Amino acid sequence: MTGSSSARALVALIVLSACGQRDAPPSDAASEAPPAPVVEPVLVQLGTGSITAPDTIEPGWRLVRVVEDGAGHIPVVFLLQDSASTPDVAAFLKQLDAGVETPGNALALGGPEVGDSGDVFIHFAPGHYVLGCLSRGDDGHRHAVGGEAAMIVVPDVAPAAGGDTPPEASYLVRMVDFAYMGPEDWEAGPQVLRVDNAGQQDHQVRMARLKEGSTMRDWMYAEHPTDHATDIAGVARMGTGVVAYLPVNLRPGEYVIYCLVPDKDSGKPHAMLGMLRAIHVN
Ligand SMILES: [Cu+2]
Repeated sequence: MTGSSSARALVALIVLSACGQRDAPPSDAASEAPPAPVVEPVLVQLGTGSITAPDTIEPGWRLVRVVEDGAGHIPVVFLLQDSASTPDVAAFLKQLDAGVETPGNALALGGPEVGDSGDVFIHFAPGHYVLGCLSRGDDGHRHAVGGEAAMIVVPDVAPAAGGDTPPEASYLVRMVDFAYMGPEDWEAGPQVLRVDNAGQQDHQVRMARLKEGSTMRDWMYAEHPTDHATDIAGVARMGTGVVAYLPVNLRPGEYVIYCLVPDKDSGKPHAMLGMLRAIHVN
């Protein structure tokens, strides 16, 4: 296993994650659909060049449910830390489009990373948020600047019903620069992962289920990683100190969690720096 073969495999992974992984067979998606939410979800519809989301939501822990058109979107919620009473969303989107990192005046809070429909619990304090798609189109621009961004205002009022406590977590997935910590043996069935970022860079969790007879090493070094594993769920990028909860419904088997956020210094995906972990589901 040489450095160049692992680099090639990860390049293949990134290409696939950008364009191919949403073609997973529907049977797989259906059998591992997230469990029912416990609070009223914040519904978001995302299509090519369009987004529908509420203008205003009550604060607290909210289930963000994104329904997509299958065109490879990566919706992420950003808290704008701008002190202005009406933040400059256009300027934020321009910065987001120009760089690989979250702009300095914003904090990434995650979003559903994998699949045509996904659920993630996110905490909304009063403030201004932008929900935008980070995928880049053929023109090199992020979808967020092509109509796939919405501002959500969270007023300083009482939390939504059920929103003052986070969901009960089954397992902790702690992210650091550059590794995952927490238990490696999980039980099958509906589970809720508490994902937190104790690192200095943004991180994400992508969870892939290894195919029968494939190992994590087969997947890591494969020319075509999807021959060896299918992405089933994930949380998009989250900034330092952010906590999110990801509902999953797992079958017994072997899984991998990994991060493709690019390193600030080298530009390499974090997975290449060691940010991947084997998970066994009993
Ligand atoms: Cu990472």
